[in-house]
Amino acid sequence: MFYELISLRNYFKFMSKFSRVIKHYWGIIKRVIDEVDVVLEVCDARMPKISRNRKVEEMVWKSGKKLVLVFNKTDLCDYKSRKNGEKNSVWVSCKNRMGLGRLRKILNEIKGDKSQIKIGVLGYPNTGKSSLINSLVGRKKALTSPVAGFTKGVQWVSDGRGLFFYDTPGVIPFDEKDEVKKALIGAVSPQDIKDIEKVAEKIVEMFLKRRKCKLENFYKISINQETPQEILEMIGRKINYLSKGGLVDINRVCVRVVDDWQRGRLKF
Ligand SMILES: Nc1nc2c(ncn2[C@@H]2O[C@H](COP(=O)(O)OP(=O)(O)OP(=O)(O)O)[C@@H](O)[C@H]2O)c(=O)[nH]1
Ligand SMILES: [Mg+2]
Repeated sequence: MFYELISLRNYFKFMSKFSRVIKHYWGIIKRVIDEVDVVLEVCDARMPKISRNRKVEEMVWKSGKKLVLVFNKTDLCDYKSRKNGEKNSVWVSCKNRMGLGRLRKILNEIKGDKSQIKIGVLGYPNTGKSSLINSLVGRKKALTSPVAGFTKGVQWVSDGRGLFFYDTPGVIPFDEKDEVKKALIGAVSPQDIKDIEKVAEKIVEMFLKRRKCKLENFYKISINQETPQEILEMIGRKINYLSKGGLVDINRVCVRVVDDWQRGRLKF
């Protein structure tokens, strides 16, 4: 009973700290939106739906500011078939420097005759916000000048021609139940994922739905009617991730698959 009370107390302590952090994050997002003229929401082109945050979009619309959706990392997917005609959206690859001209054009159109505009860059961690800013302003611009008095961790950088970018450190809070989403976006490393099997299975499922052959070619396996779990076992046997007794070390296989996905080696 005593221990139960202690753990209950810890639980409430944790929850109150957790909700303070969440409130703090939403506070940063609100301040960025208030401060800027336009918001770039950076999403992952491999998962256009799940890497967007509707609450942030709603906040931008309500504020009357302009919103541009940027789907980054198109080099990792078959993005041409996924373009959904969303208004004010741009598909880019910072790595291959694709789509950046179009984005710059949209921003300059918004700027119009004004001498400068402020652009807030928001998005889940690891979607490529800092890379995007670097690509737009030129690699030599360092993202190391925090604005005095502004929220710690938010940085700004100018392109020298009137575009001022606010970089934010991936502050959109995840729901506790969003572990899979967090893992797919790469906001948490494979070693820290609680249910790594669930995430690896989700990755396999996405390939079965969209590009089975890419998974087959990458791991040199041949898939017929197997379930995601069976496919992970096939991969384990192929890459020789076996434990004592010749059984597949499924945990190690899942870590490997998630790592291959997060690092962009395994792509659509
Ligand atoms: N393949 C590929 N990788 C990219 C692209 N853009 C960024 N990355 C990679 O994605 C990872 C995250 O990039 P960052 O620019 O640090 O992402 P971020 O959104 O600023 O991350 P946080 O600041 O942690 O929220 C890095 O490993 C980048 O090299 C891209 O267009 N293609
Ligand atoms: Mg960053």
